[in-house]
Amino acid sequence: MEKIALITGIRGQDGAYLAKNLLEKGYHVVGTTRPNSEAPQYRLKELGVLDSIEFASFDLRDDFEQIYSVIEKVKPDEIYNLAAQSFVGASFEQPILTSEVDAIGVTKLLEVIRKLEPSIKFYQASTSEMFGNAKFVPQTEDTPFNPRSPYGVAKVYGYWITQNYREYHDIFACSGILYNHESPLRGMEFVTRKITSTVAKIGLDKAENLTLGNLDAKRDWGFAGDYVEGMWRILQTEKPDDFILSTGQANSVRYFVENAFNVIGKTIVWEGEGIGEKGYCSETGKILVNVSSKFYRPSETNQLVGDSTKAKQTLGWEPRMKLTELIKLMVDYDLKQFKNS
Ligand code: NAP
Ligand code: G4F
Repeated sequence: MEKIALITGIRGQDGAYLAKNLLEKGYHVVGTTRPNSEAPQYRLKELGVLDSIEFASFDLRDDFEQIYSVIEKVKPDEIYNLAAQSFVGASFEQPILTSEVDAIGVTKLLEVIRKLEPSIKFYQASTSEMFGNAKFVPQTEDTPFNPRSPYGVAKVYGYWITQNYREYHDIFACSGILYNHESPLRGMEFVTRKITSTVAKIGLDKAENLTLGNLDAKRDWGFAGDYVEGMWRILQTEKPDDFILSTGQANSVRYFVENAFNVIGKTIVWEGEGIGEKGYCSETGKILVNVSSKFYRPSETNQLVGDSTKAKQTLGWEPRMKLTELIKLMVDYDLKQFKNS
């Protein structure tokens, strides 16, 4: 019989890629959106899956009863909890909302499973941000958490409550601890898409330059399309468990910028330091990159690099797309998108 998957936050980047992946595997996919959210459906449209999805509606801040009644009607076999206030930067401004959604929201879903149907499998979207100022590099599933943002703190709660429901209520509840994964459908507020969209506009003479925060911040960046396959595999193992999904390689924002400009045939030459640093076009001498304190965070995480050996050995999962390929994919998509706008 056709399996039913419920994806919370289906209109987000991962929701769209996961929906496509599960539809291709023969699932009936139901996705939640927030009742009053005007968020566009463009990601689902772009991946050609909008018409194949059934929609349901709740906000993770809604009452437990409301969420329960929606899930009772959907009757899912698997729930993928991707809904979150997912922007680390915004969590410093909205710590209460972030905790309500990213922490307490997880408990509501687990409680629905416990009370309604304990055989429903549950995937929690955990994150490398839980390691924060990581005590060890690279991180494994055994590395202690040390979060450095309200987002990271809320996600640590989500991780522990998921593990507790697994141990005490015998629910198939798992966390994927995912490192940054990007795509042409990444939100514009995240640094990779901010870079590729602005570089594309500069290439089309629709923008003058790009302004960023910390150029030396490093991230372990992979492709979202590869990571959603890992989410599904996590729920198909014999024993519920937690898994890191990552590439194992960290690169700086500066490296990402240089490679994005290379796609439009420009080379960056850096001069200056800190917020006085600028990136110049090697050919024309024009300023293409500025640094502003506005985009710095109150606190930064240090070397977030994941060791995904356990996922490789147990799930047979490995990331496939290389970072330079991903950067080209994103810049090319943005060039096409902004050409006629
Ligand atoms: P995203 O693009 O920001 O999507 C998040 C989704 O959450 C949106 O579709 C939004 O729904 C929904 N949402 C926000 N607040 C909500 C609320 N109060 N109630 C119900 N839904 C709400 O995020 P993403 O990049 O796809 O990430 C998916 C999940 O993985 C998130 O939990 C994120 O924290 C986690 N994660 C992401 C990464 C990454 O690198 N992408 C890495 C590790 C973990 P609307 O459509 O209604 O606006
Ligand atoms: O792209 P970011 O905003 O992603 P961040 O903070 O790593 O969070 C993303 O990945 C997490 C996985 O570890 C997810 F859990 C989370 O939901 C989200 O998807 O920032 C990346 C880095 C940061 O160090 C930031 O300080 O880029 C640096 N940065 C430098 N200039 C900037 C900018 N970030 C943004 N957003 N905008 C800038 O102008």
